[in-house]
Amino acid sequence: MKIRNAAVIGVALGAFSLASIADEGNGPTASVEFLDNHGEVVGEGTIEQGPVGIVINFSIDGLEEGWKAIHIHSVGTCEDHDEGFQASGGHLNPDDAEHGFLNPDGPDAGDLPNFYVHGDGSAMVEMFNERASLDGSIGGDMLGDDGTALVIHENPDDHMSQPIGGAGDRVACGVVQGD
Ligand SMILES: [Cu+2]
Ligand SMILES: [Zn+2]
Repeated sequence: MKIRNAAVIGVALGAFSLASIADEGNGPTASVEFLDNHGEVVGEGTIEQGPVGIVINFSIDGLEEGWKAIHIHSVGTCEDHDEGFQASGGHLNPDDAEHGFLNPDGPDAGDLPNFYVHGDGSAMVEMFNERASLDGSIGGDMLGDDGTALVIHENPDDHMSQPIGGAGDRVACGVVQGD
């Protein structure tokens, strides 16, 4: 039990130092507020554009324990929280690629790694994506056209199955809002 608590504190301290490192860039930035299927706020995050891609940082509090998929979806709306966030559409995919990091014909621009929600419902995560940008200069344009949303699924992504890696229901959603 003591070891487990120490590990949780270590993860928390790590996230604070990452947040202070992450403010140094000059590219466009965006923010995200995650809603669950009840419309309750369960997390927040930032997106910062660098020279070759975007750094995504977010924290979650209040999801079920386990591995979760997260993707960039192609419509910037999370209003239909009680209908499973279907209005956020499919993955951001301007090149019409197949889904999945392990797919020979993938990945699409919206694909991201999985992350783990701890037993207390929390997670702190950093990710990098070289196939999307906030100003359209790299890959998929996250703030153009219909905008985009970051969508979290109940299960992990197998990085192969079409169209979303077998990740199951959409349990949280955050509209990407330019700063
Ligand atoms: Cu998804
Ligand atoms: Zn995908």
